[in-house]
Amino acid sequence: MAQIDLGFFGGLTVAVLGLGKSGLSAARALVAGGAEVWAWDDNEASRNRAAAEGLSIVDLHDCDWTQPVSLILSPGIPHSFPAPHEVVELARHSGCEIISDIELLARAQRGVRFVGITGTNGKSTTTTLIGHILKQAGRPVAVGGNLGIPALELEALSQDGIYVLEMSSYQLEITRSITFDIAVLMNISPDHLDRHGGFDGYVAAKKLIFHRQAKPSTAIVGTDDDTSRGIFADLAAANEQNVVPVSGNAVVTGGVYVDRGILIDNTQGDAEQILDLDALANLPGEHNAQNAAAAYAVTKTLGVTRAEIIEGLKTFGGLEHRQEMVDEIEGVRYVNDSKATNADAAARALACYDLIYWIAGGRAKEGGLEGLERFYPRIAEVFLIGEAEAAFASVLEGRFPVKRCGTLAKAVSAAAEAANAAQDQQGASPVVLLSPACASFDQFPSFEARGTAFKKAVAQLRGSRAANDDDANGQSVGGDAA
Ligand code: UMA
Repeated sequence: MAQIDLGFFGGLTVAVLGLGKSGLSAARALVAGGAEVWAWDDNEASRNRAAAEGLSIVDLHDCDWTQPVSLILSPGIPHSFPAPHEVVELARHSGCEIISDIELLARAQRGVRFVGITGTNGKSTTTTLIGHILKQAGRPVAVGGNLGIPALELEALSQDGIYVLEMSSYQLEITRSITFDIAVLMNISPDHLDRHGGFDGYVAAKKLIFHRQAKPSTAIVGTDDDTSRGIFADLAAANEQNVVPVSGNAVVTGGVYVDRGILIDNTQGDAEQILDLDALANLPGEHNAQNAAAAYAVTKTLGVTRAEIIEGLKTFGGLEHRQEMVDEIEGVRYVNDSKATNADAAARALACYDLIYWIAGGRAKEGGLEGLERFYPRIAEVFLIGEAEAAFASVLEGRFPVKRCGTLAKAVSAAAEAANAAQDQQGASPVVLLSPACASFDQFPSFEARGTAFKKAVAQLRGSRAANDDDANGQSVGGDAA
């Protein structure tokens, strides 16, 4: 795999603050390009890891700021709100530019195409889906950004290549020179407000995805929430780039939408039916309808044929920890939605199933379970875990049976037992759903670890069911013989 070449920084001093995923990959690529890298992280263990692989650790709180030409800032480190990091202030004071790892990718890879996807929810699925459709269609593509693969770990693509980048509001604010050939805004609801000085600041950061776009560049804008609808109207009125609306639930003129599960291309005004999304296992729910509409609009704009897009949508495997279908055991489906760390995200999963054995809890977010009341008729029983157990129980008890399980393993086994009983009694189609509406940090290092623990518990369940079946068969064989 050819690496991104940052040779244009050769011989220059570059400071890197934050040695997590993005900072480390930037530091490595800069060293490979011949830069003198001053690397720093406020966490000692991170500094030691970086030093062990040969990076020069320099305390950026106490160095000669006339030397570095750039500060590569990790997206999680504040530069403005709630207060700028001290190193950012020092860099600013000396006139040193403050940029992201994605800015470095944009400067290194000229002549290729860039697709950027942002939005409060759905951006990871849409980014992955677009990448999948393009790969299936044989296009040279690299997919990363906020999604998890940092920009400078992506392959260096040649001129016909396409970078598909999930862009967070944090990354957009420190990525200056990129102009996306196709920029996608999925939706906006309040998030990360502390980092943007409030909702207006957050919206302003999201709008940077359209920065400097001019025709033939294209803006693809979700119109399912008021804020994004307003942005769509402004862009359409300004007429600077092509603007395509997408919706998961409403007819849009000149755009792509989903009506009763059918994906419809109305870009030419003829409402062409493309595909029945309800038949796809890995894109359930209205939110995924909007994701599919956006992915269709992007890939069609890139010249992918209708047949290729349909093939890509049909073969999409979904994302780990996001409504991930783990297994179906004796008619009970087990769904891992560990990524649902707040009520809004859990709502998306709760909307998709009718007989839910819901595993919730962890470290509660502000607002707790607010907004989920409309899904209560779909819930058969709740199994609570973690710190939020008592608070959630006080909200939910009396509406349906609530079990306080403490741990995820106990919750899985209790939910399985209850769902199996329902299956026996009602012939219904129960779903055991881990969609916690909470952060994981009270019991797990990350939402990924929590989802992995859920999958392990389900695998054990399958193992024990298989063992029970063997025992039962063995006994009946023995019985026959006797
Ligand atoms: N650090 C300091 N000083 C500080 C704060 C942090 O030195 O004051 C150090 C930490 O000790 C740590 C490093 O900075 O070593 C972490 O930097 P980071 O938080 O920017 O995390 P990375 O590992 O570089 O991951 C980042 C994105 N993280 C954030 O934006 C918070 C990842 O998005 C992204 O996948 C990755 O780059 C690759 O591009 C994650 C995320 O949570 C998934 N994103 C937010 C979201 O989706 O809501 C925006």
